[in-house]
Amino acid sequence: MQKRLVVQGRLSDDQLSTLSDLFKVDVLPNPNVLDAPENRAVLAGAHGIIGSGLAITPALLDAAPQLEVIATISVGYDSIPVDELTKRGIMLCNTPDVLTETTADTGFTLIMATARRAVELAEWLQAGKWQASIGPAQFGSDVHGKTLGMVGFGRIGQAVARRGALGFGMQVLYSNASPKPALERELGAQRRELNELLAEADFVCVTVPLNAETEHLIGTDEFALMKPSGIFINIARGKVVDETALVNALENGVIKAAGLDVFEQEPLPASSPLPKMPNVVALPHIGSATHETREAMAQRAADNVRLALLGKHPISLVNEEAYQ
Ligand code: 8YV
Repeated sequence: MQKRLVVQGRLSDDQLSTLSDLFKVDVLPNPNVLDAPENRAVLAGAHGIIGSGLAITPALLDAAPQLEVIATISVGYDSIPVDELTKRGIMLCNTPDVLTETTADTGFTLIMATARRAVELAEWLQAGKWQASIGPAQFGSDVHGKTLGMVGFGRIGQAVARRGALGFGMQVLYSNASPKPALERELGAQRRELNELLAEADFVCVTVPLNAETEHLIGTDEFALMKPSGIFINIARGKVVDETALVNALENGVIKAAGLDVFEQEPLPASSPLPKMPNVVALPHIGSATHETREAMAQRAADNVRLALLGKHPISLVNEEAYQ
């Protein structure tokens, strides 16, 4: 019997056709709401699900009793209850590595854009305000030679740090559960407690995964520790930061500026003050969003699900215990 694979989207025709040669592939009728009534019939028979931003609940798992693997087209899996999957023997696969450099590029885009006020001044020019030589009112801050504080020092954090240290001569500080001696040697990076890092860094860049320990890791007290000239960057998950505290810190000059690719609620509600603030560069979660990288992520997820459904070890398996 052919196994059944449910596809939520984002796969190329080639990727779909390769998977269709091996499995009975059903495209989700409603790709936006996983537990929508019209999806129930395909989920009921599914052995595998592939897609991104999958909001998995125990009820949904109950409704898909044959499920063997979920392959998310993302590195993050904060919307998926891993323990619940493991308990049921369902594998969870993600797409690390292939998006590391692209997401680090996004981080550095935000560092540069906030420090040099690139978006604000481009809009100023567009509005016809460039009528004499610019002066201090348009000046920004240097990036090179400054101190970059990485909150989280996994693959993406290290890639941002490498850009800072090797490309911009920055001093790198990092806070992380475990020390990273190889990176300390390579980049001259120094490990700090979070509070020390916040106080010393010119740029604080968050790259930790979202979980129970990191939810609202950065709030009023943490912003208060930063320099008033400090610039805050978040390319991790919005919920790592207390967004109300961030708005207050930006409005009251507690910190200078913020570059944000992620928000507590996505898409960002129109009522959010953040994109309208001149000292904020807000992007619509573009972290990994290049043609090349999204293609590579989809390919990795397709490879993961193919291997898992054929009884082989997937390339990127989150819960090893579920592999039998
Ligand atoms: C997007 C990401 O979440 O991989 C991740 O964890 O944050 C991004 O790549 C992904 O595109 C899902 O929409």
